[in-house]
Amino acid sequence: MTPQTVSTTPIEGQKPGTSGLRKKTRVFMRPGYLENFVQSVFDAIGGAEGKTFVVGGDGRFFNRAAIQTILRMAAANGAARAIVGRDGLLSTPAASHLIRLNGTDGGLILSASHNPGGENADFGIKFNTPNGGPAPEGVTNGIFRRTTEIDRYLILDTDDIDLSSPGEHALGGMTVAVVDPVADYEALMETLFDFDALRALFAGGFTMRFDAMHAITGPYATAILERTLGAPVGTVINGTPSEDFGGGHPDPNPVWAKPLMDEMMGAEAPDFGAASDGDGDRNMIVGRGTYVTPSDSLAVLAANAHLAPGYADGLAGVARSMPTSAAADRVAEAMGIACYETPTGWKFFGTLLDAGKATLCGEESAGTGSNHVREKDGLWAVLLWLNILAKRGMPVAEIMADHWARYGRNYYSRHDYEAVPVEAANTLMSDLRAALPDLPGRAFAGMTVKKADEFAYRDPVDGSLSEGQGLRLWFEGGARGVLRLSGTGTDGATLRVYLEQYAGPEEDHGRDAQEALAGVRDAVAEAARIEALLGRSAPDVVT
Ligand code: VG1
Ligand code: CO
Repeated sequence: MTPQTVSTTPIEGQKPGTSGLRKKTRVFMRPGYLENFVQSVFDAIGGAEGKTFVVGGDGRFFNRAAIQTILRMAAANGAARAIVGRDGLLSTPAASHLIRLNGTDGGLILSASHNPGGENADFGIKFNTPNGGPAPEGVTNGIFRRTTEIDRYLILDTDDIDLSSPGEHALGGMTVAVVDPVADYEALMETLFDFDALRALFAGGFTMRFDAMHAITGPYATAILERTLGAPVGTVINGTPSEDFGGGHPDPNPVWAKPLMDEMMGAEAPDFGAASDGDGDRNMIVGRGTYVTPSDSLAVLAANAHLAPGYADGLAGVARSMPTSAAADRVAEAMGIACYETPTGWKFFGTLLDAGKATLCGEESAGTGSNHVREKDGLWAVLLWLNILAKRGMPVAEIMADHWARYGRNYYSRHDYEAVPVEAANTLMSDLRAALPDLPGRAFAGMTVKKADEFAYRDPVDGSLSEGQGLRLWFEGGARGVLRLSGTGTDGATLRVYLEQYAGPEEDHGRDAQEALAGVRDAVAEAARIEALLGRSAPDVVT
């Protein structure tokens, strides 16, 4: 079988600095578009000759066709082996694990994560490096450069490979190994958590609802929670991945996972609720009558991780993205371990994890993870919570109250202004950036700015510098507001406003979060002139 060389022209590719390519599905379906990106990846990493790659995705529309194309191209580029999840399915954390477990040369993960799926929605692809993590900026910039100059790609002209059952197939000179997407991941979880304690928890009548949001975690959660740990059938809902996620938005937050929230706040609520996103790397945690913010979840996990066997020796350090609240910092300080503050995006945790500087990492957007893989991991976070609940024997609400009584509470919320005109969003950011030096001492909506800056990050391991990572305003009285533009949206621009208000150990922890944050919300809106510049008086999504 001789590889065909197809001539092509450059594509409008990945934005420099982002860890993958996300576009409308129809863009990916244009002839040669996906092919250009995949060839650019192979070219940018010095070719695919003799290499092994993991390939899998979250099952959204176009997943199957894209995987067949990638396999034909990997074979045509001389790859030795491709490890593919059955039916082309792999959650992002499971793909990260397979990349590491098999000592491969990296992987191609197909997903647009929490973005909706379907022919009229979003698709995405990203390359992960041999450490299992999203490619760092040096690599993504190389891929981007290649997409702007590419003139040919290589592909085989063959029939589709049957991916419906585990086994090996030959594709040209390459071996395609189809694997069970869950087995190795489940084995890893069993090394980290006390499965006997979790079995005893469910056997004792503990009740739980896991909303897989019609996305990739369904098969993983069903296998682990219901089959291995004995949770009753029906614990996992929306557990069969569908190509358009049941028409929903697979983002595990109180807005998009509203049915689960309603159940958890209702009279018949189970003990514990959780949800996961399109590709399985995010998690939402909710107790009976108690929503746990992702920032608080990271702090609680850090304070209690030693209760799980995988973390019994303690933590080397914790890391959080800059917009994430400082709740984890207080835990790290009390434990006498380092706390790193990184730009948004999981790739920045990779160097810290590889260097053994951090054990747990988290983002306010519902991503939590550890050094067991190099991606955030939704189901892992749920299992760690279960392990903690099993050992402490108290409800989520009590764990939170206890935590806040010790460390204080960081009231927290994110307000998103979606699909705003790109120009208006850029003007808002550049106006505020220009005004930063004059803000300290000035009052907005009755709150005085203490300090203001633009976040830049010097990686403590590889020394690389990432600038322009968000505008920060600290106010007198323990409040902070952060503004940044989303790098993952596909319609216009999305302005994210992150709000935080600290209440010390002796203060009131029982307030409504939005009410506790009203002061800083109004101050940020006034300082950034949100209504005047965006023409919006309220955000589209509040999480
Ligand atoms: C968002 C989140 C960020 C997360 C990223 C990828 O990015 O805010 O915390 O790392 O999505 O998550 P942005 O640029 O839109 O704010 V996922 O679940 O897509 O892998
Ligand atoms: Co995701």
